[in-house]
Amino acid sequence: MKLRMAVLIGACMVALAATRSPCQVIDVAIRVVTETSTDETTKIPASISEVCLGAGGFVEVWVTNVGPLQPGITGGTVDVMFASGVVEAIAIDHATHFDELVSGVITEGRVDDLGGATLDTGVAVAPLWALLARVSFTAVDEGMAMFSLTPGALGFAIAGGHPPLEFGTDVLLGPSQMVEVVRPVRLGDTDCDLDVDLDDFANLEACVTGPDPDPATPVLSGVCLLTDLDADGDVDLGDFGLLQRQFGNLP
Ligand SMILES: [Ca+2]
Ligand SMILES: [Ca+2]
Ligand SMILES: [Ca+2]
Ligand SMILES: [Ca+2]
Repeated sequence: MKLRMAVLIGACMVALAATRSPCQVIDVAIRVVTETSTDETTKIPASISEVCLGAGGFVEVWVTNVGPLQPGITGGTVDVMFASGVVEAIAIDHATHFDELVSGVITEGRVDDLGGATLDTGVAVAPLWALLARVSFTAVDEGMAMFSLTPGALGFAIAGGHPPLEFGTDVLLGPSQMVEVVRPVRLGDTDCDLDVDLDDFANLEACVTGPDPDPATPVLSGVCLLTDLDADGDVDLGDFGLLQRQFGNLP
């Protein structure tokens, strides 16, 4: 088995050098979604193109074992890059398949070495895809948020003995996903459900700074940007008055 795999990968590399045709063992895809789905599927979700300021979502990394060698994937890591200042990563969920040797560190604008391994026989043999991990995020400012993948320090592995898998030839990282962070269309709607009601009032109450915020107070971000209805940098009675005027404003 070991020899067959070595020969197959060797042949694959030769074919690649000769023809420059793709010679994948693992396909990795990044998706941005607002609701989580099952951890294994033949059809991975499509990415959203827009998310509301103050709302959240999930960045999902999916993997599948393709090509002539299909013993299943046993583990892998990638770096997930995103636009810091527009979105903030909150937490990592290693889901059900790759929940051993888990790794992933959230830092400014990236999650380093996100991934894990499985003790089971390899998983995610095409056409199946398995979720490597997902990262929840919050949209903290308006703008374009690009989510992309770069190679993780620990690489990827498939079941059984085989030469190391190389990023770019054996392991292909899928294209970046662009998501626009937008303001809700209605002034005073702070939770992007198109109305102005008690939930929006509660958001304003949680963001109150008073008319003269302490310079040491962090600048408004996320939902609190939306509760500054008169856009003067604070959340005070002036904003409350404007919200009151919008109150009961239904879709
Ligand atoms: Ca609302
Ligand atoms: Ca509502
Ligand atoms: Ca004010
Ligand atoms: Ca204000």
